[in-house]
Amino acid sequence: MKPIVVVPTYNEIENLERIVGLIREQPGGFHILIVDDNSPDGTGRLADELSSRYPDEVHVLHRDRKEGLGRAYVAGFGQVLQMPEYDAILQMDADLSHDPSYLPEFMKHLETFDMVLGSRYLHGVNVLNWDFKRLLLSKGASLYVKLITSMPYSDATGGFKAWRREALNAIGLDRMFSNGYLFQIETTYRLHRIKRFSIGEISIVFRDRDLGRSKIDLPIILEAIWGVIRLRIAGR
Ligand SMILES: Nc1nc2c(ncn2[C@@H]2O[C@H](COP(=O)(O)OP(=O)(O)O)[C@@H](O)[C@H]2O)c(=O)[nH]1
Ligand SMILES: [Mg+2]
Repeated sequence: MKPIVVVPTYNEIENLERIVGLIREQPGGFHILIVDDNSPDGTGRLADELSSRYPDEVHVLHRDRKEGLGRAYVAGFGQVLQMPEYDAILQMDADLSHDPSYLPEFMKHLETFDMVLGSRYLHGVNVLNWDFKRLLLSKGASLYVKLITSMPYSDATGGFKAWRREALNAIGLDRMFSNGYLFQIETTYRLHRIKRFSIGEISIVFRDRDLGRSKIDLPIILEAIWGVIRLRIAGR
């Protein structure tokens, strides 16, 4: 399977070159699509430089403005689905919280599953450098999603995942309503509901960023709280 990693960026100038370098170092020939929302710090320009340095390997999608992580992924996945050479699509954060050395393991599990979730909570709690408040928010969100949707996965809000093309194609990107981080839950839920597809989990260690700032804010959290109920109602 030929893999591409979709990486959304907003003000990640301190992290982008490093993450691209680390992804390229992994065995398996991973290509990259950076989806930048016109970051004021110049991340988009750096992405273009990396793309000219590694033509055909690093692609860039520029969006006019920041509309949220969900919108960025819908656009990025939409573009990748137009590129028939890629049959495995992976997704990860740009801030080095997701360690690229897991990428080959995701690919291995894609041989068995249609989608693979990177889980921080499969064996205890594998999160480094988060304060207690943030950990509670994430664990709470995970339990909340489990309760409302009855999905069995240990970490439904994570953003380190791998898809077979057919699975990503089947969830209906044009019908996706999430703007923010709810997107991660929505995509998993939509696939979960299509019974012919299988979802596996691998254990990952998540390490909070050293550089740059988190983009999570109250509107993102509120959208996710209401959105999970909306998903449940819509999916009945
Ligand atoms: N293109 C784009 N990327 C975003 C947006 N919001 C967050 N990101 C990216 O999504 C990833 C995760 O965001 P981050 O702020 O680290 O979330 P946290 O780890 O949950 O605190 C990072 O690569 C961000 O740059 C957005 O609105 N647009
Ligand atoms: Mg982060």
